[in-house]
Amino acid sequence: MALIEKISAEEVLDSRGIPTLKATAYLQDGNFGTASVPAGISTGTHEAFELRDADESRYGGLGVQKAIANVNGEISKILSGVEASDQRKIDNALNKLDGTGTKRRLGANTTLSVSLAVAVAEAKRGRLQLYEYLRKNVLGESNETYELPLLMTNVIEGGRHVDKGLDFQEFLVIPRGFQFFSEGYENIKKLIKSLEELAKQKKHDRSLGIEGGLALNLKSNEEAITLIKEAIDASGLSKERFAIALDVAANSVFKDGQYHVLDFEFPLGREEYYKFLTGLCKKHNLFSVEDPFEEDNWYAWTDFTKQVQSATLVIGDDLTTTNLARLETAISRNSLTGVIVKPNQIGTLTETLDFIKRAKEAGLKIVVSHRSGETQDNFISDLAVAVNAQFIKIGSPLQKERYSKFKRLLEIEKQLNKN
Ligand code: 2PG
Ligand code: MG
Repeated sequence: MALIEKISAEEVLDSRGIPTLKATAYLQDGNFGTASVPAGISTGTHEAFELRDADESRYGGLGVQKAIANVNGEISKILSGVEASDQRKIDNALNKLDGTGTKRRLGANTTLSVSLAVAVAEAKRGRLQLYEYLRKNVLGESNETYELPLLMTNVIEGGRHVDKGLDFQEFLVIPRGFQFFSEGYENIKKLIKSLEELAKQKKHDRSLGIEGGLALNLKSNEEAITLIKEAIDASGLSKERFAIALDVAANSVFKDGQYHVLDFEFPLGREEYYKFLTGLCKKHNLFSVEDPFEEDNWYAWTDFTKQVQSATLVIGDDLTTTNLARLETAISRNSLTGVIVKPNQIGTLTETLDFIKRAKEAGLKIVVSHRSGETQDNFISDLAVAVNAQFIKIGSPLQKERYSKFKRLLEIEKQLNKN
């Protein structure tokens, strides 16, 4: 047992050079834990509120000095003297202090940094690995079988993650059927190399997207899928070992009631777009499609899921935003078969875990995910292992903020194999 002494926060820069918070929770017994929080670009409107300074003279208004003042001031004050192992009590106190239901006053970035830092401190105090602490102490589960998630690796980027290029946001590859996570990792690296060489050979204009995937100037989204298939062939690796997935992030292709995709010269109506997407799933045997439709089009999601679910997972991100109420609607409408989990969409650890628990109960697949703006914090790697998530989406290992998460998973695998 240890009480919180104080919480403090400072401003650090994320992978995009934009400020974010790094919080430290100090316990009275001398232990402490830190956590830095990520931020998205293609954010859903139902995400909890992210507090930025809106002071144009610093980082174009994106500073987080106000959030830091909230941590160092009122949050530290109300949490000082609270038992650090009572994560729910801490998160409830943060929500109560905020008082808005959407973290509009304190900021979800603010509350999450504190919530995670306390968990990290408490795991350290108990000399437990973070994934063990989350499983045993926070979730209160006794199951000691930890499974490493499958990688969902973004190899080609588009949408709001690139200056110009494709309109689907992510073209992902899932290495599967390998005995160890480390083998999957090694093989995804091989595939990325093969893809880069192929793009070079074909003289495609190329740069890197915000998550380290290739940003290519191709004629259509389908061409990106075909290119990945060719890269798999060229790598000499077995086709069976790689599945292909998409994050359409459809909020960004949907404008004025129509869908704008490079594959067609004219904007598509709902029926045509629906046919196009279901056609891609079938033709390319897509493993999963994230955010196929815009965030409030429940009807289209349900229809799409009904059509493709026997072969393709339908994954909600902007639809569900790690929000329990949105998840309940999605479950009752059969709108999806998997969910993205991003702790910063909701702003506390316990709300994130409650969301995961409910999604699992409903038989949905869990994809723990990074954001486009990341730090080297690797909390989500432990989170994925703690909840036995089937997948983790952490971008390309070519970027150090993403690599830290791969590295942590490799480390966890070694520990588990030793035991
Ligand atoms: C997504 C994420 C992460 P962002 O849409 O899944 O890849 O992007 O963080 O910009 O919302
Ligand atoms: Mg997404």
